[in-house]
Amino acid sequence: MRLPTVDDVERLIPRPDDFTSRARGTGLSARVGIVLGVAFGICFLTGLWSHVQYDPPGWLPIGPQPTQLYRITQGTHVITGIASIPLILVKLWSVFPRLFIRPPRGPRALLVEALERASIGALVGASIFMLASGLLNIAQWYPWDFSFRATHYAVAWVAIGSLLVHIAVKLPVIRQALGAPLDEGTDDGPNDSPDERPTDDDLLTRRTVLGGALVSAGLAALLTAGQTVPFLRKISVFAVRDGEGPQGLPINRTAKAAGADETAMDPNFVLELIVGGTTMTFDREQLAALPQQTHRLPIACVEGWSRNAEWTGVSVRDLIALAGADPRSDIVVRSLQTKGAFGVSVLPKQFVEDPRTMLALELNGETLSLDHGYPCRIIAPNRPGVLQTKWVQQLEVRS
Ligand SMILES: Nc1nc2c(c(=O)[nH]1)N[C@H]1C(S)=C(S)[C@@H](COP(=O)(O)O)O[C@H]1N2
Ligand SMILES: [Mo]
Repeated sequence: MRLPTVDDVERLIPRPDDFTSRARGTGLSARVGIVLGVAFGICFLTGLWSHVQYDPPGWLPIGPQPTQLYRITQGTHVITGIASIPLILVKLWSVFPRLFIRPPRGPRALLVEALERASIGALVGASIFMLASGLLNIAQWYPWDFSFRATHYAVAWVAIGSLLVHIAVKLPVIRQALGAPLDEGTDDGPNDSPDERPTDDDLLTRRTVLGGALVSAGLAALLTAGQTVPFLRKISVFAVRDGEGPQGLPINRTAKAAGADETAMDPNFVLELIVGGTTMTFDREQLAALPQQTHRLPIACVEGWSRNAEWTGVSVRDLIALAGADPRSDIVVRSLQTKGAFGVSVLPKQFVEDPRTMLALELNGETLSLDHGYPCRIIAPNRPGVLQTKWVQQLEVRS
């Protein structure tokens, strides 16, 4: 018995010609690629926006107006991300045989090929990571140890950077492919002769694959959009939060999961308001005895779901005025939460100044339920849901 040689092994690896589906081709790759590129671009920009809304930099003090802005940008982010999944699958299928093109001879050609493959590897890896991590985050399943936000943000730059390199490198091929109708040309196999005509079957399959990719992307978008767009809610089977929950609003994290259930129900609960060196306290009855206001404001979760609701409570700027604080101050909001993230948030002054920003006591005309933040929670216009802190225990005004 002899050991297998390199040639023996090489014969086992398929060649691009072994993939016979005539539906593949640059015409399909380029067209699916354009739609995917647009979806990625929108997803990237809305993702960047979410990143700065979450933690507005000093030079861009994003405020409470427009009230529904984050709802729209974050809804769009998740919809375009989900629509990209069928598109990327078709795109990868379409170019898959090219993976098996044999390396060219000569060090220079080899180097160029290696660089191109590395950039495509980065693009494919980063894209799959973005879609998979986003999807798992929506499902609230965190099988990783790293910070979702920091990593999803960092890899987004790798994805968009390698996408731009990829487009630049492929521009001549893309131009040529788009210049010709989908029906024309061949399947881009290395042995195609230019005069090889596609058969009727080829045309059918090419159009079917392209149409199928677009229809699945459209369906994915439509079936997700209901979590943002009220009239699509009934068909929103992909939406993670179905819009149901106590008091007509989904619940993100329960009081029990946050380790706040017992303290929140404690009859001796008091809210602490710290201004300068002094602390004022209010029990729930005292809060309810203060002038109340009602506004229709959204909860807009980073996971893409959002919902408007009627909130009633005490205006934060009126409340801190009782302690003589300037409404142009940031406020540190601390909750009763003992487990997990998001127990503390900072309310920047542009939100404190808006009279609609409130410490809510009621939701849709009823006392706030425990899981929606009883005894009281922050509700401010145009804030990422994750910063609408529930079970508030302390407000500390920063001078
Ligand atoms: N203390 C605290 N507040 C919180 C959270 C949390 O985990 N802890 N989750 C936030 C998130 S991510 C969202 S989307 C909203 C959802 O509010 P709801 O559960 O009342 O719908 O609450 C926010 N407030
Ligand atoms: Mo959220």
